Amino acid sequence: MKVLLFGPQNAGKTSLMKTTCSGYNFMKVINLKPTKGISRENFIFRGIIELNVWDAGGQEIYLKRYFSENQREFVFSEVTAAIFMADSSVIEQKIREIFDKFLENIFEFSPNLDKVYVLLNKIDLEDSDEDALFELLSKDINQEIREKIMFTPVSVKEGSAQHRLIEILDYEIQKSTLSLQRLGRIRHLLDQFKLNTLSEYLLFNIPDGLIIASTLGKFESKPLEFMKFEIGTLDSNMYQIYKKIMEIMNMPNVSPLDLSAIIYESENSYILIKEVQNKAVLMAVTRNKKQDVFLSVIQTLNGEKFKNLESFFKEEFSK
Ligand SMILES: Nc1nc2c(ncn2[C@@H]2O[C@H](COP(=O)(O)OP(=O)(O)OP(=O)(O)O)[C@@H](O)[C@H]2O)c(=O)[nH]1
Ligand SMILES: [Mg+2]
Repeated sequence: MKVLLFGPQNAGKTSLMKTTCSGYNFMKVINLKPTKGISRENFIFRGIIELNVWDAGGQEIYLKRYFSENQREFVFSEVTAAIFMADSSVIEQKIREIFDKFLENIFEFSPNLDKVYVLLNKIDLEDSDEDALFELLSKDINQEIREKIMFTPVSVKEGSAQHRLIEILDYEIQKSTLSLQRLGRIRHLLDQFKLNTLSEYLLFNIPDGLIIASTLGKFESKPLEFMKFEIGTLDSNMYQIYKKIMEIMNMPNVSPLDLSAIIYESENSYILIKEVQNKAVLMAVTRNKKQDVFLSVIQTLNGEKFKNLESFFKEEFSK
């Protein structure tokens, strides 16, 4: 699924992409260099769809190229989600000109688009004027086109831009049969986990930290502060200690310890967390702390059903 991030230089496009899809926090994007030409990156969003994000550097020389006869089609065709981003503290006629050319090309080469999203970014800045930017970009636009454009004031710094992007992508997923099929299969696998274990299961996507599915039905969680959901970053000394213990116990064939499972404990529950193929994280929450419940979850996480979930992620996204 091609996602086109377009707009004038310094708007925050790369910051938005990095903080939403790669788990960067805002501090990490403060010193980003201008993007040279188009940077294309693939991400798996919410564990069910491959995004091919085209982040188009917005400096004049590049814009000129995108709009040129021999690049127009390449840049603007086959777009599934079109996003135009601008800096709300820069109100210049030039921005409108870029926007007009963008609209013209996007509707020419991706005529099936039913929406174009405009993000008026950096509203956290003292001198931002999103109303003026909205005015500049929306006045005198052809009615038919105007109905397809959705404006949203946002801030990458404060997180609202990322929330908006997630909303946009979720909306696009709803229209993708493949995504819905994958989601159906994942839900089915989770329901299988649940059988006879008196526990609930939740599955999270590692790169963006978003929930993929759960046995609790509709479960919304905030994105995890735009952090990757990785558990392998625990103390690496663990392996050294484990190896030593195995030596002392005379069990020299240590299988490599991958820090891929954790157990938490509360007064009423065990919470078991296990990584799936470096792509997702499965979380099990027991309904009580009885021994057999704990054991059944442990068995499930080490059995056939877990292998099925692993195969799903291995096969679906290996192409
Ligand atoms: N205050 C504030 N700064 C932001 C926000 N979003 C991005 N920035 C900053 O704006 C600068 C430019 O961000 P980039 O993401 O590189 O902008 P870009 O649109 O990719 O720029 P080009 O690649 O040149 O087209 C960076 O220093 C960001 O930290 C925001 O919401 N608020
Ligand atoms: Mg950039």
